[in-house]
Amino acid sequence: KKVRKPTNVVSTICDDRGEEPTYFGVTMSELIEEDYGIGDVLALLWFKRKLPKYFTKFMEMCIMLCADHGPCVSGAHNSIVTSRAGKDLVSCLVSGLLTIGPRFGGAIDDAARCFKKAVEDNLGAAAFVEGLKKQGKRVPGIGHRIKSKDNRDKRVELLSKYARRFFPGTKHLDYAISVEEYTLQKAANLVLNVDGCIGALFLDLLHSSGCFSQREMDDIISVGYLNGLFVLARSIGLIGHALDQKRLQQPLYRHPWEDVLYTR
Ligand code: Q5B
Repeated sequence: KKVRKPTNVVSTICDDRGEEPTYFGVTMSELIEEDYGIGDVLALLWFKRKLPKYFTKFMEMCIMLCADHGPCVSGAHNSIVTSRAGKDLVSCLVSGLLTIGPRFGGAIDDAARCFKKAVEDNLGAAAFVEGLKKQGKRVPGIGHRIKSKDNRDKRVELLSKYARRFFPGTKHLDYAISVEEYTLQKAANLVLNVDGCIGALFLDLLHSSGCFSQREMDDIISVGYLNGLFVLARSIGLIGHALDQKRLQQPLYRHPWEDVLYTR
């Protein structure tokens, strides 16, 4: 009787053993011959299925629109400083990536979790915002350092416009906008930001596309797939900043004394 030795690793997304590697069963040749895009590759490797064009195009739009937001944001600044310290490309990239989190770029999953629960519980915007406030929490996906009521984020506008045109439903976006209407009464910069917009629209995609079971949707949100979109996108910009500094042969960065308050 043959006994199979238990494996140490389980992998369900790809296979490199055959004549050509496959992404969830799709061969490299098919990817090229059938004109798959990055969104289709994400669909296979992250979501383990083929997804409709409007879905994959939306993911590609997120990647394009979040690829960079200038040299002054936390991630780019870290990558620039690291590059100027003479470090290698991977160090520059990861020093930028390590700033992505609950305040900067990494609020997509939490925004999706909060909006999902609020919509499921039929919670009004005021009760939602005040409930988080009572817990001492900020509303993830709301607020921006430079964007405001009178200086809207173009990315939010573009993604929302696309969703309204192509998604079968946008109830989570509608909910997020009702939250924004409430928070804008508190301060002009408490807008729905790009993280919140992607979080809400991804919920809309999951719910209205009919491609996922309830259990799968719950898993995607609780595991936290969505910050991956920002991480993937912003890696493009961070690499750009690191290379830019090297190309420009910029010297070691030292922050000016006059910009520091030395106090006891
Ligand atoms: N307050 C983003 O804050 C920021 C509140 C709030 C309730 C809120 C803040 C925040 C949630 C996390 C989030 C993603 C830190 C942002 C991104 C990518 C980016 C970045 C880029 C790119 C900004 C002043 C007063 C205080 C706060 C209250 C603020 N936010 N209350 N819910 N959400 N948002 N992050 O302006 O009474 O005075 O104590 O944490 O969604 O990261 O371009 O820069 O592409 O790179 O620094 O777009 O909103 O204001 O922290 O001084 O707060 O507002 O409690 O009230 P600020 P703070 P009080 S998109």
